[in-house]
Parts: sequence; structure tokens; C-alpha cells
Amino acid sequence: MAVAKKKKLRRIATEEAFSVPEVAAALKDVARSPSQSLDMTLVRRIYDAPKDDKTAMGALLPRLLDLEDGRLRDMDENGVAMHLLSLTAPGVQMFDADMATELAVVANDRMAEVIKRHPKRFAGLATFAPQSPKRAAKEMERAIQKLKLNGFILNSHTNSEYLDNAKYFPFLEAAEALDACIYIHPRAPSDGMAAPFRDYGLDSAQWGYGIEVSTHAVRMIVSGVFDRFPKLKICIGHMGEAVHFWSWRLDFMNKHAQNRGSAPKLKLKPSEYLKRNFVITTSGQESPLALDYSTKALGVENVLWAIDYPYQPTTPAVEFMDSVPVSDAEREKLYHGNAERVFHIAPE
Ligand code: 1WB
Ligand code: MN
Repeated sequence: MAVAKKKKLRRIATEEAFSVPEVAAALKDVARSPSQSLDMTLVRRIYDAPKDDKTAMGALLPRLLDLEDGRLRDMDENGVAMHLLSLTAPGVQMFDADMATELAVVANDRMAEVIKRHPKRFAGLATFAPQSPKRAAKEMERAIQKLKLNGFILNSHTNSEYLDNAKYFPFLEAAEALDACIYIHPRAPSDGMAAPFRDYGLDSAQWGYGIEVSTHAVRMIVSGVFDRFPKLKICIGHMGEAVHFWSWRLDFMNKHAQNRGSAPKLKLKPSEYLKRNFVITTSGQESPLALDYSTKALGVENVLWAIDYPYQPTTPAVEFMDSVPVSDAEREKLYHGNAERVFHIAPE
């Protein structure tokens, strides 16, 4: 029996990837470039795959580009009401500033058209080009005010730099003023820490992605970004990339680092910024034990359901959230209530 018929729940999935032909073509050019970035392994496999590639990797690009056929069918078959769409990693962050800025507009326009055709099935996180922070802030305003999109996607570092860098403050200020959450999605670890991730398949989802984004989140916290932008909201996937598992030690050791002058003085403890400025999603991390820890550490209000389509299958993600031992009220929050609040999606 289809899950949809078993339980009537509004399932909003919050880390669901897509691409557009223009970005895919530009990434194919990146795949053929001499870049040493650790992302190249995946970029080559997905965007410059041999024509006869019948592996799961070979099937990814058509699924990323398909927004209204196979994707809607997959959602219907699994009782998924809505995908919160985001341009897939590495987004526009491997292009030069002008190209990245132009392609962000193209991707946002295309996504907004699809949402307009299916307003009950799709919402979307807007892309922007961090390479040009002032133009990024402009595109953010357009995305929220004109395209009515729901927040932003950032694929972690840009040219190995992180959001604690003051050059990025113009768009952090914009995101805060727009009351729009920035979802920090993984890409492969930045150049300076790439070496131990180059073998054993550690570059991407197995391990490198989590280390990259957790490091990004911790850099933002300990640098004082959230004292400067106290209302800024950041979302991180994969059950919070384990950052909140470190809460106690972060608090303890950050105090030491402050006292010896290695870290700036902060108004709050790291764990307090985690609760105030972050939400997490369950994308591709279907562990009841990790979910239980997360809701206890961060509050059930701060945990949102996600699939990680098309990189992870939908059915187990639905079975996971349908069956975890939480109350009905908590399941409603995890499945849709929190997503509606954080990403300004109209409740039904
Ligand atoms: C994978 C996962 C590859 C994600 C990706 O390429 C992204 C993977 C951009 O499982 O290999 C993802 O978004 O989680
Ligand atoms: Mn993902």
C-alpha cells in the first residue's frame, strides 16, 4: 500500500536538488578544466559522464534536470507534498564572478517559473553568487521580493573562503533584513584541507561534505558573525552535520580560546548560537538515534525533514519519518510545521 494512503501528512522535503541546462553545460566546461578543486571528482562524474554511463551517477543529471515529470511522479508515489528546491552543489560557486552572477539569475528565474506552475508542490531556495557580494545582495532582494522565493542556498566555501570573511557581510546583511534563511549545503572540502579526503571516496557525501559544512558553521559561530547579525538564520543538513554533538566541548574550549586571546569575545556560548541562529534538516541521515539526540539538543522546532533527492531515495526517507517514535504533534512539526515557519511556506 502506498505510504500516501497510510497517513495523511503534509510532507515537505527541504533539501531537494535540481539543475538547469545552462548551469549543467557550464559545469561540463569546469569538468574539462585543469582545476585542482576536490569537487572535480563529482563534477566530472555527473556533468561529463560518458554517454553510455548506465550507473547511478550517470542517471543523476537527467533526474536533476527533470522538475515536472519523474520528480512529481516520485513525490506522488511516496506521498510527498512538496520539494523545497535548490540548485545542486557546487551551484554557481566554481565560475568566475560575472558568469556566476548571470547563471544565478537564470536558475532563479527558471525555478520560480516551475513553482508558479505548481505552487502546492514546489517552493525554492534562491541561488546567488558570493564571488560578487554586492550583486549577490541585489539578487537576494529580487529573489524574495519579486520572485517570492523562500530563502537561499549556499554551497559552503567559495574559492576556499567562508562566511566569517567580512567581504561576504553585504549579503549576510541582506539575508537578515529579508528574514530569509541561508541553507549551507555541502561541497567538497576547500583546498587547504582537501588532501586527506582525496582517497577512499571521502571527498563527498561519505565524510568530506559533513566536515566541510561543520567547519563552516563553527567558523561563523566563533568569529562572532552572529553578534553582528543576531537575526541571521542558517540551515544545515545531514542532521546538523554533527555540529551540535560538539556543543559541550565547543562551549568549554571556546571559552579557553577566548581567554588566551585566540578567539574573539562572544556575547553567547557557541551552543546558544546553535539554538538561536540555526535549524537543521534530516537530509540523507535516517538514524532514529541521531534524530532523538538532535531534537533533545536543539528542540523539535529546529529540526526539519528532508530527502536529499535525487542523491538519496525517497521511500526510506518517508518510512524513516513516518515511523520514528515521536508524538503526532512532533511529527507534524518535523514534516511541515517547522519548514512552513522557517521558509515562509503558507500552511494549509
Ligand atoms: C552526492 C550527494 C553527490 C549530494 C552530490 O553531488 C551531492 C552523493 C553534488 O551522494 O554522491 C548531496 O547533495 O547530498
Ligand atoms: Mn544535498
